[in-house]
Amino acid sequence: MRIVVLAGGIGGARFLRGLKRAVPDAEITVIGNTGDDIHLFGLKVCPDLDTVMYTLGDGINEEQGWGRADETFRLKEELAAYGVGPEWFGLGDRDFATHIVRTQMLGAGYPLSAVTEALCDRWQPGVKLIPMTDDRVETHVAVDVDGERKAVHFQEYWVRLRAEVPAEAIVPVGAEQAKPAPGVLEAIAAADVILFPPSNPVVSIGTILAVPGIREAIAEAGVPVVGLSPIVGDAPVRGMADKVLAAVGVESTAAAVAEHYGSGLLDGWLVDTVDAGAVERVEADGIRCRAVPLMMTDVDAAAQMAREALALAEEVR
Ligand code: GDP
Ligand code: FO1
Ligand code: CA
Repeated sequence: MRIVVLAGGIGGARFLRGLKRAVPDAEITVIGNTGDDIHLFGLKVCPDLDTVMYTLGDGINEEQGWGRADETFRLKEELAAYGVGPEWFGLGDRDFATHIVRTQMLGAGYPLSAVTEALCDRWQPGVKLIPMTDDRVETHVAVDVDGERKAVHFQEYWVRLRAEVPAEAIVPVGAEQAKPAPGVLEAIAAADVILFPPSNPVVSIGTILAVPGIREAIAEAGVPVVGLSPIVGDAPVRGMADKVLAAVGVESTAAAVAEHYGSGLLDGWLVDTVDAGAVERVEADGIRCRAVPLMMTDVDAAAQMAREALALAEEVR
């Protein structure tokens, strides 16, 4: 079975770990969000690609959900001693090596997709991980700081400002001009099923869908498209999905997120059992919906969610 998954960071990565356990023989292609990417200290950092790579390659800091296990921050301290920041972004020593290798290869002329493949040679994530695009896309957030409107990088909004200032708009800068990376449209066209894990619907999956051609390819693939809600009990399980959903005019409910994707894209939608009341509303929109446990407390729980998603895909096929 060929499965295509659109993924952000933590939510996508943890779901993928479950999917691999549920269907060990499946050929899984992951289309990763690169809108969170940021240049720091002259290096290119790709948080969502790295979160997927480290999680599936057993190198992740499990509690944090991002960055390397067994990490130290000597380099960051030395940079700070030179007054070189930003200090608000925690790049660890082990993690730095990934960004150095990536930046070196990009400088030598390799596209991000080829670089990602090379990095995955080390981590062996057991999936084919492709960035959504080789072109530069950066998610910016229009915020209101003391009555003044300005645009900041998504990482600055989330990590430095902790999403505590009102977000008024989300702009995936560069997306309109971006092309899907090699292999993205091919994987979608060859897929037996397409899954949206419980990733952020705006700044993870929304950004991937903003690359011209990807949304259209999914809608026209003619195979089941099934998503899992990142919103449980009217709130994100973690992160700032509620804030960025508000910025695009969508309420933080499992049903509203399904409607946001729409029946033109989604065939099936899983909500958590606490949101069973949403099933009727989602189905009224023409999207088959089931309520099942959606908390990824461990890999087995994520695997069971993956089985439920694939079962729903068979129902709508
Ligand atoms: P990020 O890039 O690290 O923010 O990760 P993603 O975009 O892939 O996923 C973020 C989303 O995952 C958030 O909106 C969370 O609500 C959701 N999430 C995290 N853990 C869980 C979980 O155990 N269950 C569900 N249903 N959603 C989760
Ligand atoms: N998230 C934080 O909240 N604080 C950090 O200092 C931080 C550093 C960091 C370094 C590398 C990396 O790959 C991810 C990192 N993250 C950090 C996570 C990341 O910024 C976000 O969780 C995602 O991009 C949100 O979608
Ligand atoms: Ca992310």
